[in-house]
Amino acid sequence: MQQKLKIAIQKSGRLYEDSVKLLKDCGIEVKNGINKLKTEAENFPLEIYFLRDDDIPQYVEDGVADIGIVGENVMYEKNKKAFIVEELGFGKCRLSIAVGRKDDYTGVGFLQGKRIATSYPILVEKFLSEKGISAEIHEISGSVEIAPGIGLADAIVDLVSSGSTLFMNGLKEVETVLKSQAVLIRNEKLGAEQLQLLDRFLFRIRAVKKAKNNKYVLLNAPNNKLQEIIALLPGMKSPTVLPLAEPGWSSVHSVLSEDRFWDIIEQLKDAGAQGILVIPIEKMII
Ligand code: PRT
Ligand code: ZN
Repeated sequence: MQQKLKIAIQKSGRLYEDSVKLLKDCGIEVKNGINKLKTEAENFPLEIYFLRDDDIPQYVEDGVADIGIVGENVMYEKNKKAFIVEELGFGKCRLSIAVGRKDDYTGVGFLQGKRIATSYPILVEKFLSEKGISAEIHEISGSVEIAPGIGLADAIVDLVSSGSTLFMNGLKEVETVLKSQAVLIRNEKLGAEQLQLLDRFLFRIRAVKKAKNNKYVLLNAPNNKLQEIIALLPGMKSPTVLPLAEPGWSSVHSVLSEDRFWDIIEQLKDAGAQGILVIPIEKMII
């Protein structure tokens, strides 16, 4: 019987939907798992376990799951024996220190001898000891942001994305302990067959990520401006140039990366490009 690759993903919560979507974008169909512990993919030798995110590093260390999707915050806090193999680009947040909005915070020295509430004692301890600060760390498992308001702590360390939770609780963000996103992790000792399946899976993930970071661009250019326009377009090898029905004009096709996109589009317009169409790419295999 063919071996299956076992992946652990969050059962419900902030990473669930993006994890299932990633599998789907990789052509792997997952049947509804909300009330299940385990399911099998339709069209890839993959067995999916639905777990609490906190438990995923342990399951991967033990080899119950070969791979898993978790936030880096959980991965580093749990400090289990597992490797990070790929950043997945979703679930982005930061683990930050926050103090009362009216506190006169001038630097980490403020935290010396203070009470800090957090669900991330290991990461906080490491951060503080690197800065030579000693503080009382109070580990609490949820609603960390209310701790200063009820007199339980002088500062907190918690995950932040928009910052509105801190704001609503009268707190301000003062230091970043860790920048985090969802990552794919793997067991340290995978067998040859498992590694081969992981390679196939990673190949798909990378194609999906590349596609997300790139756009397909089509534009019309007067032939006398072609050289200038082509010089602006990197493309995969070089841009495709096709003649238009109208004499003296060409259609130019290329791929642009998201981070340089607006810059290049402006330059293309200045160089005489017209009718610029931008199309999302579904998969990109180089
Ligand atoms: O049940 P289970 O244990 O699996 O889930 P959980 O409740 O422990 O985790 P969950 O689903 O809340 O988060 C899963 C992962 O999502 C985290 O480990 C992070 O890697 C990632 N993530 C990304 C976040 C956030 N953004 C986030 N904003 N996790 C939590 N938050 C919380 C934060 O704790 C705070 O309460 O959102 C609030 C702050 O958000 P803003 O937008 O107000 O700043
Ligand atoms: Zn959790």
